[in-house]
Amino acid sequence: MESIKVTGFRWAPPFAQGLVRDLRVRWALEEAGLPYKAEVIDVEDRNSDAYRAKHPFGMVPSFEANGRGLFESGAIVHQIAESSEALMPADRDGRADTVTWIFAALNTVEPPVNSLSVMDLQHSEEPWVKLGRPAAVEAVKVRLNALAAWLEGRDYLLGRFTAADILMATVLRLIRHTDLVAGFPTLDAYVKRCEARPAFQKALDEQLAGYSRNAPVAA
Ligand SMILES: N[C@@H](CCC(=O)N[C@@H](CS)C(=O)NCC(=O)O)C(=O)O
Repeated sequence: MESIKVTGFRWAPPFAQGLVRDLRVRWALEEAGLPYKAEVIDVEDRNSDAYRAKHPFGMVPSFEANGRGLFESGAIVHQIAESSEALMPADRDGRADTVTWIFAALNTVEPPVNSLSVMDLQHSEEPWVKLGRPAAVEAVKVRLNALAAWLEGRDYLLGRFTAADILMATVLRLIRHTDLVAGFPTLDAYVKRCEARPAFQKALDEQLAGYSRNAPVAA
């Protein structure tokens, strides 16, 4: 792949910095050793016709490689993994297992984790959150418990690092403001192991550096 562009937001409020999903794509590209250009949009630009042509739902990330666009962090990370053994084994079974765990991260673990994250970070004062939060926490714990059991004795989801770990670790980071992950020592160690990877650190530093450069000037 050449001429790669990743689109994220020009700036994000502190609670969201380090969680915005272009981080997943940046991390995958760093692991694969593929250079890219970060492009940014203002939050208001989400609804422009030009941006909706790149992302039908007006979200980030969007992605372009050699003039071909993609959206959805999972699809983009998978596409990058297709061209890099650093992210997905070459053999058929290893590829199938990687895709399975990509879906598990995004389809089974992310929904309850994201619900809780949205409740706490964006709506914490609303009555429906006070009512629904205990059940949302329980729903997260059910998934974390099963994930911790799977990861027992494994450094990564498939034993070795793959694209699925990028998605799973970034999903778990969505509730970094709680002690839920820390309550499972296996998961806590897993997330820390993923975050200690130089490619993650570089991706995070670059996302955060962009937000610092573009921080709104106080009136
Ligand atoms: N399923 C999408 C979710 C993308 C997403 O939630 N993006 C957020 C930033 S992390 C966003 O653009 N939010 C703005 C909005 O919802 O309008 C993916 O994984 O790419």
